[in-house]
Amino acid sequence: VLKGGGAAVAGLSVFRVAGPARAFPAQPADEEVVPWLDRRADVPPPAQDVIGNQLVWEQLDSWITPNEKFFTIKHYGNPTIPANWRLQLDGLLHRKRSFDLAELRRRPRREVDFTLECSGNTGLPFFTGGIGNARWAGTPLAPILQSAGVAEEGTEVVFWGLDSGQVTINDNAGTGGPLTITEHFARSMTVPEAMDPRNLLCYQMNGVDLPHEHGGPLRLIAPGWYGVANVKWLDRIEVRDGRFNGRFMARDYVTVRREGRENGTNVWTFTTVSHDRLKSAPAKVTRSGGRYTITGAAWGAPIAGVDVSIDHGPWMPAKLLDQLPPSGRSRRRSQFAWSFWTFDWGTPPAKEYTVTSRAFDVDGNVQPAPVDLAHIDPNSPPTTDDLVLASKITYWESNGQITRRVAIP
Ligand SMILES: Nc1nc2c(c(=O)[nH]1)N[C@H]1C(S)=C(S)[C@@H](COP(=O)(O)O)O[C@H]1N2
Ligand SMILES: [Mo]
Repeated sequence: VLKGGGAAVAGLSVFRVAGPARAFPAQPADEEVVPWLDRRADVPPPAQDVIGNQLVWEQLDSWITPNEKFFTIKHYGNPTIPANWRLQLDGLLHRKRSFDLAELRRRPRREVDFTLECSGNTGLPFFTGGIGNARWAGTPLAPILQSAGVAEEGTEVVFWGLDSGQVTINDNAGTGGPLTITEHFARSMTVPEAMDPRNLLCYQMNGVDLPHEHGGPLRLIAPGWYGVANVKWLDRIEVRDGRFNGRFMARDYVTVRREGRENGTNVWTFTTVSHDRLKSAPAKVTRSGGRYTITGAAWGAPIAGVDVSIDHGPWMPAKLLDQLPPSGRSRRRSQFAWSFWTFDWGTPPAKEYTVTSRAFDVDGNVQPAPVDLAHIDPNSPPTTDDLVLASKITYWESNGQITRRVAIP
């Protein structure tokens, strides 16, 4: 299951961040996991090139996800990093600049506890473990952009990855057929978004050098943004004077919704995946001393509470756990990191059950029911478009409530 250096990393027992790793409640010696009845589907061959490792929810036992258990997504494979790697800053800047890793490491160091989730997570039957929580460290991006001086006409910041792949463009560009080009992985943000003081040029993950599969030597960490915005294998930051419509901004990672208008007609809207959404999931059911407990996670916004429903019955409050243990180190909560919760299920009679959770954020928003039908006109008969839309809506940014099935023996 582990790729390449994973086993070696595990052998070194990487955790210098002892604090967060201990944040899970102490597990009683007799604790057993009661396996879910619903299983993740096998990743089909075409998606195997993209989806690597996935989180195994039933094995969740630490607030920080160890690097070798952290999910991986790679759209164009893992690129080779040239020996003379440097980060280039160019485009609409007063001073073009470049940095090697040592120069970036000498700059001020910041850390953020941030739960990274792929916006495709739980949108597909074979992709339910596209999430993990890490302590990322690096140097803030904003002062670097400021020192380069964004020109007056610069409005968009493009983060370019080293990885590239063959992409077929259907617009025939006058050639009489589809056109195939080599496109680099890239994502952009507006200048004010890029200047957010919390964005990091990240070179460490959970206390060790950023592993290659997670974007080493350098990636963008944009707390609060879905995984796709956190560009790995970063080698160039470019400032442009217009929106950047590369594949991962304008073609992939685009959410399509049908929205009703007042005059009764519908319009289709296309939005680029950007900020995390409020979400939760039951992680596991455990038994200890004859009693059952449901444990789970909630993320995507600062969490105020979580409810649990058994067999789609009444919602019952779960208990939120402290994010960090009283470890002497910092006890601050990260608004960008998941919160764990538990629900004391007691001694339910032996049978099969469903377990559903829903999260609330500090602004009173609630995690939506799984199928977002709000945009579909219930008075018109379902059309092919509705079926297409259902898959589109539930694919990217699927933050609907998650139901698992379990048999209590
Ligand atoms: N250069 C590059 N950056 C990338 C990607 C990629 O394929 N290439 N995938 C993105 C997506 S879609 C996700 S979900 C996250 C996954 O980060 P991880 O592999 O460290 O978990 O990286 C993002 N950054
Ligand atoms: Mo992703």
